Amino acid sequence: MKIKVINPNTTTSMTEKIGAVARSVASSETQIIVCNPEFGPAAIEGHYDEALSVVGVLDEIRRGEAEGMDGYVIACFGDPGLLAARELAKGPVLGIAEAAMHAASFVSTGFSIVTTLGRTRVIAQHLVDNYGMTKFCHKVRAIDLPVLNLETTDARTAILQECRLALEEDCCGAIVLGCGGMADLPTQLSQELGIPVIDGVSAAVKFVEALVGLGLGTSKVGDLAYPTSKSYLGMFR
Ligand code: 5HY
Repeated sequence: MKIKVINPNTTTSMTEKIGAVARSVASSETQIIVCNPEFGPAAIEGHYDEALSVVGVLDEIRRGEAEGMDGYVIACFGDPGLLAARELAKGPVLGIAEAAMHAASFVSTGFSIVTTLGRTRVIAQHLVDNYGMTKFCHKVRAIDLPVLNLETTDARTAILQECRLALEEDCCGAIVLGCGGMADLPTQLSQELGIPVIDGVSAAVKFVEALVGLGLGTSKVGDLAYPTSKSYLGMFR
């Protein structure tokens, strides 16, 4: 099967990291195609960035349908454009926030989320509520460092520290990492903390494999049916 993993921001080093993690968990029969849009924000750190990133995500889905993809992963913790992407796709489309939260709810009765900037916590909280995870998510925490600083040691130390605080204060049984740029951290953190630490890129790849394996694609009845045909002006022509 072919799974397209889309990093909605345009930072290629983060796209490569996300691709490496996706390939490290994918089964040998799965071909992972990783990409980021040719246009859009270098990092998604708020509603404005997220809104601008959606067009790039949809452009990659549209190309993917022409390239015969079996499924998709949207690798940004805001799950930007998820429902619009499902309208365009035949196969399953999963966001890393949705996948990570569901995985955490399978292995714990309560989890905390550790994300980047404080201002993006509200976006994560909206998704927690939208996905019916309110009773599972004990707290959304932030390390207050920009997304593109995740490569620094400070960020890794800050993430470990925030995870420790969650363990001490939130009565949580698992941690969800709230950024695609944290995809390479769960194993090391889980060993240090002794609890499941979940990254959405890995969870989403395995869930898409499972859905495709079950012969399940996006429903084309109702709100996720293909968009009705109409003319589009300007860049969408
Ligand atoms: C992400 N931003 O996963 C989100 C994380 C965040 O560019 N990739 C980004 O902080 O919302």
